Amino acid sequence: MRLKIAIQKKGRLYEDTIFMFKNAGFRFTKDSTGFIMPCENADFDLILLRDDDIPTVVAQKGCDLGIVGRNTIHEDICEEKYHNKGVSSIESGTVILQDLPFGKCRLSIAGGKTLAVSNLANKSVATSYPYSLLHFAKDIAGINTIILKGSVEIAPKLGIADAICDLVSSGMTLKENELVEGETILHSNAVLIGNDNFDVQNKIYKRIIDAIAEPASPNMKYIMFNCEATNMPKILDIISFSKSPTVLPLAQSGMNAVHVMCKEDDFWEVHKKLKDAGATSILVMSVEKVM
Ligand code: PRT
Ligand code: ZN
Repeated sequence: MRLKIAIQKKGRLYEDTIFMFKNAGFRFTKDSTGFIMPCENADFDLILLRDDDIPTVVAQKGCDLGIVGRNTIHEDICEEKYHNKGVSSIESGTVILQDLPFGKCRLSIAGGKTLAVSNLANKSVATSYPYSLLHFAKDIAGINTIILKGSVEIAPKLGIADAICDLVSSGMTLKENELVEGETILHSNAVLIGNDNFDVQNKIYKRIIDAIAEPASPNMKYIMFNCEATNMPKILDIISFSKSPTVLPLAQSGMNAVHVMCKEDDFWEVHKKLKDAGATSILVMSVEKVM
């Protein structure tokens, strides 16, 4: 049976999610509805949804897995705790299976001057994350939350809030609106979620997780070159980042061939040092996969 993975249809997580899957070697087509992207070379489909709906769809088993910001899951959990007096039923509906290396941001308090949550007593705070705010500030009296779906940062200028509680990544939006970041409520990143009885031994799931962990293009170069055996100490020093480079004697006496893997970012510096140390016939190849 094909796995269904819910991802954001458009927005900040879409590009990075698609990049992650494609970089892991998966290929996709779009169906005519634009809501499903079947994977051509593995047994799963991407289902395109609003990010806010993904936890519910996964919890209700409409999809097996989903990708959302940790902040979305956190808000849902805080909402459930609020309504159920500390007992969250969402926690029993979905589980976070894996952190993903994108969508990094933080949920912070911001105001005209540096603000700690403890200073928010009897203040108005504009936010799209009311339950995360209330959960964090549960001991602070009289916080008046103004719920806005977007453009939260404009609320203090409009005079409808003393402070905001919003996602921050570069900090540019706060700066543009003359707001100062205060206390951070939550550090967030994209996460892979599953429903709580998802079988983590599932073969397709394991293949996806392995492929994501070992992307198809790991940004490595494979370098092969020749050098005089007497230069080996200098050469080995330059490539000391490699635990065990391959060194082979050549037919021509006193000459060696060396094979080594090098990070793409370091390649030009290493290449120059090797040339200066007498490396010749330098052959460079891109690495497709490191298993
Ligand atoms: O349409 P849909 O409901 O699916 O999308 P959405 O509009 O609700 O979400 P979207 O695409 O804005 O964000 C999706 C997810 O991206 C969020 O839930 C976070 O997990 C993650 N993410 C990472 C961010 C940011 N960084 C971020 N900076 N989401 C929003 N922002 C906003 C923030 O609200 C503020 O307006 O960007 C602005 C601040 O950015 P900086 O760089 O100026 O600090
Ligand atoms: Zn949303």
